[in-house]
Formats: sequence, structure tokens, C-alpha cells
Amino acid sequence: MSFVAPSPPPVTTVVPASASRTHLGVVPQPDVVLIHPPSVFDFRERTIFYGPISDVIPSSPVFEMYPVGFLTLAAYLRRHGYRVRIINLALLMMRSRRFRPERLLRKLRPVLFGIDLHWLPHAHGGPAVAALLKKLHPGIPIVFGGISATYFHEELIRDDAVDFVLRGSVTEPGLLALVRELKSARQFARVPGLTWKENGLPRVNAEGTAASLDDCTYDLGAMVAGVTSHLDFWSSVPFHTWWGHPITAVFTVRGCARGCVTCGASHAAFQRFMPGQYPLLRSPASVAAQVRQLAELTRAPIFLVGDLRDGGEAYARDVLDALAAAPVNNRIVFEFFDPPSREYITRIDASIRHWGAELSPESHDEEVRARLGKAHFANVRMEEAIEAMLALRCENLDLFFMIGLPGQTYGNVLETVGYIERLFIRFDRRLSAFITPMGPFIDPGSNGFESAERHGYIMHARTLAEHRALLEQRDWESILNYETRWMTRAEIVDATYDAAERLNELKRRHGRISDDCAAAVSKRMGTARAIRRKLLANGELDSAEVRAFSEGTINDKSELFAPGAFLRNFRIRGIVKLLVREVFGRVTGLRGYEVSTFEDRGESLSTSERTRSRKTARPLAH
Ligand code: B12
Ligand code: SF4
Repeated sequence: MSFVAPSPPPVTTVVPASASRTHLGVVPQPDVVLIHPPSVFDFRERTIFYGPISDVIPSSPVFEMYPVGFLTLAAYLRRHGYRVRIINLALLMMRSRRFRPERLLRKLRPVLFGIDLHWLPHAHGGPAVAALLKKLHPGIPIVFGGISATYFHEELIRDDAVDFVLRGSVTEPGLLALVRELKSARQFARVPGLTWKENGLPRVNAEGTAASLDDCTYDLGAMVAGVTSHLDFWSSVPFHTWWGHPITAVFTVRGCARGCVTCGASHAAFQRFMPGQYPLLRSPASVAAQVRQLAELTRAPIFLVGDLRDGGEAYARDVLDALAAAPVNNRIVFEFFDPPSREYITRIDASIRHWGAELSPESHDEEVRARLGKAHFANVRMEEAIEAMLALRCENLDLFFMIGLPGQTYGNVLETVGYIERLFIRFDRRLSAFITPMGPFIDPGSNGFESAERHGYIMHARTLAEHRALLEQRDWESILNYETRWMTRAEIVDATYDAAERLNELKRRHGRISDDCAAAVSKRMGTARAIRRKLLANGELDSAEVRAFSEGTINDKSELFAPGAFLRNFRIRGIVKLLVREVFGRVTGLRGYEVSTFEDRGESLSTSERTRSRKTARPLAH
């Protein structure tokens, strides 16, 4: 094993005093540039039939959505006086075939580049972007972070292009400590949760003390100002259709109390490899404050990620009370991991003006559901809860089912669709349902990955390099990193299309989607099946066709994320207010932050940060 990456040179040599001019004035080079890579770096040159692996999320199969943590990392560093720029390289590459990543990256001269390897599907793009950056800027260090980077930190640090891996699910303090070291003594042994190299050999630092999620918040002013100051509407946008449907979320928890055997953030998985104690809850006041902040900017629905009840009854009640005390007109969407009680539903209804919900039973089969490990409950209980929600003001209720679960056969998947039809008949149109394959990967660290045989999984990849190789396959059947004792990869693919075709028709028949929408999905699915037949016959693929039919083939994204006009989605007054506050902050040196609160919390600020914070210690009026 060789660890040959050069240790980063002193910071004075890597930070030229360069700056770029924009219409809001001179913007100095950022201290940190956070880059989101595409799933497969050279996806534009390849013909890969991705299938429906991203049909229920806003992203395309390029997985161009960056981790929301980029926003909280950027806000945290900024509060401590450092400049951060987010570059959604995946999105820029998607938007134009002529866009050359190296041309943009060459111009950047930060102290540190950060790349996310949060989701394992970036196992190809992440390391490839690091290699490119190292070629362009051999003197600027590169740090990786995210759930997959944490799991694979030892493999990742052996990559010549990788200088640091910051392990953890709450890395704001760690990243700040790393930037401070880069700008001062370079004592990397002092950075909590850091994996790094000393004289070419890997060093693994101990984790730090747990941070509070309340310190990890968004900085919407900086986001809006970033877009307007660079007149760049694309490089920091989370996903390609964001301006059309800017769905927003408040992350109420890090980690999870549940035990889904396929999930890399389950309680057992995080215990295995994630520094810290989980689940870690955001305080009710902070949840409500973030909801309000988002509602100032957008009219879009706001998702509360995580089931509040997992924080305990009192926590869920306190969050609802905090939301009730600061009401907004956006729809608040609640996530339920098992059916909520009538009492809880009534409380939500009394506290929230507009609300919706998501419930993921995963299978209609109670035995399969129990084996997955999220929750044990009977369908009767779920139907009672659905009835109770729809009897009140719940505006929409989406149910999510999954293919590729322990104990699930092809026939069993089709029975799930039969069960969904019974629900469609019994309940009104506010109830809809989705069925998707688990893919492309079972998460590393999960019980299913670590004790595959016990849970009936057969794994096709274990290491980062093996997953990278999977991502270069030509079709999604071969990209899947697993099959089960009950279904081969081919059967998982067949079950997906057969179930989705029936479900699409049911949705049309029961008024969940329009005839046009159903016809469009059906047409795309037909072409996707034809592509698959061609693949099986080893025929030549038409790359334009493959690209066009790797999305929306089992449902239409608009079913989940209704598009709207810009003016309907955004609150212009809120945007202008944020912008004025931001520009005023820049001109006067007042940034609009209550920095003193950080000192009050006992966080240690460096001398230069203290000087800056004194200047900024007065909050600006809202
Ligand atoms: C909300 C969520 C989503 C949202 C996305 C939100 C977003 N943009 O971040 C949606 C629904 C869109 C989504 C999609 C997917 N998700 Co998801 N998602 C989650 C969930 C439930 C919560 C994540 C969370 O709480 N984040 C909190 C935010 C604020 O922090 P963060 O983004 O994690 O960032 C922090 C750290 O990770 C770290 N960090 C992250 N990046 C970097 C980079 C650097 C340089 C540094 C220093 C630090 C760092 O520091 C940040 C700040 O502390 C988790 C499960 C869980 N309970 O954790 C799964 C989870 C993360 N998702 C997962 C998966 C697989 C996916 C998909 C690939 C599924 C699919 N096939 O569609 C897609 C990928 C989407 C894409 N990139 O386009 C897996 C990942 C497992 C793995 N090892 O790969 C998880 C663990 C569980 C699961 N199976 O759902 N997801
Ligand atoms: S998939 Fe299961 S274990 Fe993972 S975050 Fe969701 S509920 Fe928790």
C-alpha cells in the first residue's frame, strides 16, 4: 500500500489574493469551494440505461442534487468569517454538453476544495473530480465528506488525489477546525473526525464532541446573494428543475431510530461506522424558525424530514406547538414511519394550517414489512390512520412501496399493486402511491450489506472501487449491487416495470393522474422496455434515446413535485428583503448574524474571528 499524495503546501502559497468582479462589487476568492460531482463523471460520453432509479426524487440519474449539508456547512463557516462557494458541477455538466468542468475549476483558488461522497452512487464521479482538481491545482488540498466517505474513509484516503476525509454526519465544527489549521499551524492531528495522511501514511483522528443541530442552519441570504451576485442561476442550485418546484425541507434529526435492514443511516448502521450518538434531534424552536425562514422565501411545500414521534411524544408535541405559534401558509409535509394515532393526527390538524403526509409501508405484506425492520404494524391499523387523516384537513397523502425487500417475490410485488387498488377504491384522490426498486445500491453499513446472507441478500460489490466499476455498466440491472434469495436482478427489473405499469393504469382509472400523464408514462415505459430487450439481445443502443428514457418511466416526477411558475413558487418580497439585508451587511461589514450567541454557547472563536464577530454582533432588523 502506498500513500504518496504530497502533503498540502503552506497556505500562503495556495491562496493568491485574486478576486472576481461582479455586479455587486468585487467578490474575493472563497476559502472553501464545495463541489457536488455527477454520479458518473463522464456520463455525457457514455450510454448507460439507468432505468427508474431516480423516479421518486427530484434529481435525474446523474444524481445532481447536492447534500443539504452543503448549505449548513457554508452557513456555519460563513458565521465564523470564512467564504464558501457551492458548485453543483453535476448540474452544470447536465445543462450543457459544451460545458467543460476543467475551465471552471481552473479559475478557482480556495484554501480547500470539498467534495461530497455522501451517496454511494457518486463513487465514480467523486474520485474522478478529485483527480481532475489535483491535476489542475496540485497544491490545493481536497477533503471528502458525507456518509459514504465516512464508511469508506480508509479506502478513500489511499487515493493520491485525496488529502483529507472528514468523518461524521455533523461535520460543521470539523470543517471549521480544518480550515483554521490550514490557515495557521497545520496541526491536523487536532481536527476532530479527520482521516488524513502524515508522511504518506494514513492517520485517523478521534471524533469530536457532539455538536448541536441547532447550530447547523441554512443561510438563505447568502444563497440568494450568491445567485444574484454571480448572476449565476445554476451553479449552486440543488437540482435541475429547482426553479420550477423549489421543494424545501427542514431536517429535524440526524441519523435514525429505526432499523431498516437496507439503510446506511439506520440505528445499527450509524452505530457501526458513524462518529457520534444518534438520533440527534433539532430543537422544536429551531425547527419552527427554519420553517418560517423558508416560508419567507418560497410558497412551496416544506418537508419535515424524519418522524417527529421518534424523538418521543413530548418532542413531537413541542414541535407542533412551536409550529402553531409561528404559523405559515406553506403546506407542511409530515413523514410517518408507521401509522400515526388518531390523537396525534388531530393535534397536527389543530396546529398546522396546511398539511400533508408521507407514509412508507414498503409492502402490503405484513411479514415482508416486519423483515425490513422499519416498523411492525397491521394493514388494518394503517387504514384506520389513513381514514383519520383524510377525515381531517390532510391535503395529500403519499404512500411509498419498495421492490427488492427481504422475503419479497415477483408475485408478492404484484400483490402489493392489488392492495394499492383497494386503497384507491376506498379512499379519495388525496391518497396516492408509488412503487420503486431499491436502487441502485443497498447502503454500505446497513445490516443487509454487512450480514447479507442472514437477510437474504447476495452482494455484487463491497468496496468503493467495486461500486465504481458497477457504475460503469451499461444498464441498471447490472448496476444493482445486490439481488435477493427471492429475486434475481433480472426479476427485480421485471417486477419493477410490471408493477409500475399496472399502478400507472390504476392511477389513471382512479383519477390520481390525468389520462395524458398516464399515457406519457406508459409510452416512456414502453420505450424503456424496448431498450431493455435490445440490451438483452446485445444490440447497439441509441444514446439519445437511452438518455431520454432513463427518467419518468415508472411514474411522472410531477406527481410528487408539482411544477409551478416562478412567481407562484417564490415570494419576491422575501427575496428582496434577504438581498437588501445581505448587500447592506456586505457594505457595512454587518452580516446580519447574531454572532454573540455562538460565543454565548461557549464555542471558541479565533482572534481574527472575534474581531469580525464584534463587528457583526448586532442583528439586523427583520
Ligand atoms: C433527506 C434524504 C434525502 C433527500 C435529499 C436531501 C439532500 N439533498 O441532502 C432526497 C429524498 C432527495 C434523497 C435522495 C437520495 N438519497 Co437520501 N436520504 C435522506 C435522509 C433521510 C436524511 C439526510 C439528512 O438528514 N441529511 C442532513 C443534512 C443536513 O446533512 P447532510 O446532507 O447529510 O450533510 C452533512 C454530512 O453528511 C456531511 N457532509 C456531506 N457532504 C459533505 C461534503 C464535505 C466536503 C464535508 C466536509 C462534509 C459533508 O456534513 C454535512 C453537514 O454536517 C437520509 C437518511 C438519514 N436518516 O440520514 C437518506 C440517505 C442519505 N439517502 C440515501 C440514498 C441512497 C439516496 C439516493 C441515492 C436514493 C435514490 N436512489 O434515489 C438519492 C440521491 C439523491 C441525489 N443526490 O440526487 C442513503 C445514502 C446511503 C449511501 N451510503 O449511499 C441514506 C443514508 C438512506 C436512504 N437509503 O435513504 N435523500
Ligand atoms: S430508511 Fe428506515 S432506517 Fe433509514 S432513515 Fe428511513 S426510516 Fe430510518
